[in-house]
Amino acid sequence: MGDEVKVFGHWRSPFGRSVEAVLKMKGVPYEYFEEDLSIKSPLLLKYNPIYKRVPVLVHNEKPIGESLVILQYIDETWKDNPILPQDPYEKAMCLFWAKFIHEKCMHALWNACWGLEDKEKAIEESLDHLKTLENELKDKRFFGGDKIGFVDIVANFIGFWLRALQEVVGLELLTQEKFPNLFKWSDEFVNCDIIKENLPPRDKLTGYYQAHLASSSASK
Ligand SMILES: N[C@@H](CCC(=O)N[C@@H](CS)C(=O)NCC(=O)O)C(=O)O
Repeated sequence: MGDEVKVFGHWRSPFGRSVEAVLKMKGVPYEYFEEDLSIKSPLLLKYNPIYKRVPVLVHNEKPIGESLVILQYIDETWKDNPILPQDPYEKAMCLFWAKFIHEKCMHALWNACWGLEDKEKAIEESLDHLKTLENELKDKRFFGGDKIGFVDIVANFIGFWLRALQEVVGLELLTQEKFPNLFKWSDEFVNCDIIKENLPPRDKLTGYYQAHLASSSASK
């Protein structure tokens, strides 16, 4: 019997898109279920009762939540085109940077763009974190070296979503002048075929952000 693979996602979720990108890189066919995050489906609640979030991967009826866990599972289950190194230390370092991107960078960048908490502090933190990534990337083409790896996939928000979002909210966080390595990386990243064909339409995304910005300004 073949593998049955399902992905529950949402069109503008970078986490969900990262899972889809890796399945595509590995040539794993899957069925996609678009979730309405305002009315979560009974299936999503069944498969991810703890976090109730997308993405969820369901492999032969076994559900897995949290994109970092899912990406590792995919890499260990389907061995073609590995995204994590074999060496335990190198692998640990990839997981370290992935956690840094999810927990530190994305949190600060999101707060800076939407001004949810202390906006000025979030902008300062975002610039610090981007500097850290700039120094980690150095002159490598990708975080994974010559080819896209785990950290690149996890950093997809910085590669694509951030540039659209900062334009809508009028911030200059990731710019060529401030972070030339990271800026070049983001251009290369979004232009890789599998990544490119797996991104949300930019107009739709900026349209959503513009509407969200207008409604949050109106309610202030
Ligand atoms: N740490 C999670 C984050 C997932 C996440 O935040 N998903 C969002 C969509 S981008 C979601 O499901 N939001 C609905 C909610 O939190 O109720 C991961 O890496 O999978």
